[in-house]
Amino acid sequence: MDLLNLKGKNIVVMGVANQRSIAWGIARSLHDAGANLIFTYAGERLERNVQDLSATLEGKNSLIVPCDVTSDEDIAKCFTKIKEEVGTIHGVAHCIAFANKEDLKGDFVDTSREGFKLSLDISAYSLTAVAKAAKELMTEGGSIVTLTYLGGERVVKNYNLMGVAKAALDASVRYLANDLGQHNIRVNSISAGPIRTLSAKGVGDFNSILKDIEEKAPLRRNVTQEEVGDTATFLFSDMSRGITGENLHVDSGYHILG
Ligand code: NDP
Ligand code: KAL
Repeated sequence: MDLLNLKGKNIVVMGVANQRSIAWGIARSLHDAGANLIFTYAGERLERNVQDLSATLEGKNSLIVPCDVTSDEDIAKCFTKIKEEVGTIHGVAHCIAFANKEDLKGDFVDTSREGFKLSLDISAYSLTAVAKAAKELMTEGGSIVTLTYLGGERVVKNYNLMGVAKAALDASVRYLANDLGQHNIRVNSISAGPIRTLSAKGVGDFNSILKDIEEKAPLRRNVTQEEVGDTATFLFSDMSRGITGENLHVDSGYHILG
């Protein structure tokens, strides 16, 4: 029996920067489950990365579409292109966040208006803009999954502005879940433990954060892109059909600690 029911389902994966990206972990897991993937990327410099990575997946070539989420025009063009090529979609993995480097150190109180606007636009508002465009293509129902971090629930050193952006993203998940449930579209998030990716590079003291998890988290180890990918696959699958507006922590249990 095929409990996942993902074979041939069209899932849009946004935010593959390189092979370390959480989005790439999600893509591989969904591919193993038989889904048909559509990739979106922001910077032109990353187009080649996404092409090369998607070519490593067996089967037919994936559709790859540009989408800078700060542009309404880009989002509209992107989902129009996807509609032309595949018609109906069944899921979107939103794996996108950004804050200026200077807003990820020192005191949160020093955050600039422009830095705040940019980070909240890319990291939080984009989920709503994407959900609205995706809804039109989810004619058979669907599942939207985004990625969040513990720093949106409590104060985590250096996460600063991104913590406020994730809090807005977390609330957006609940309001979107309430709006879209009547169309059989579910909206959930995964709160991932720290994973060494391009975004994580050069921000904070990442090694000591990883070490702290190894010492204190219930599972006494860090999590991987594969583990987050498999949880996303669960959230896209029929196995999670009764779950919406939820945040699943894939963090070795670290979030339960006081
Ligand atoms: P990556 O650096 O691999 O991915 C971040 C992605 O965001 C990149 O693909 C980047 O594309 C994209 N992005 C940034 N700005 C835009 C934009 N304007 N339009 C479209 N895409 C954009 O890092 P991760 O895999 O770590 O990050 C994915 C998600 O996981 C983020 O939401 C992050 O907050 C979350 N997360 C990460 C954790 C970790 O420890 N790594 C822990 C918990 C959550 P480009 O470079 O082309 O702009
Ligand atoms: C407490 C933690 C330590 C790190 C602190 C802040 C991390 C913020 C994540 C944010 C998305 C990073 C950036 O926006 C980096 C950006 O300023 C510079 N990098 C880039 O532009 C690269 C090239 C592109 C690919 O990156 C993006 N984002 O576009 C948090 C750790 C423990 C967990 C993490 C890393 C959480 C998270 O949300 O990523």
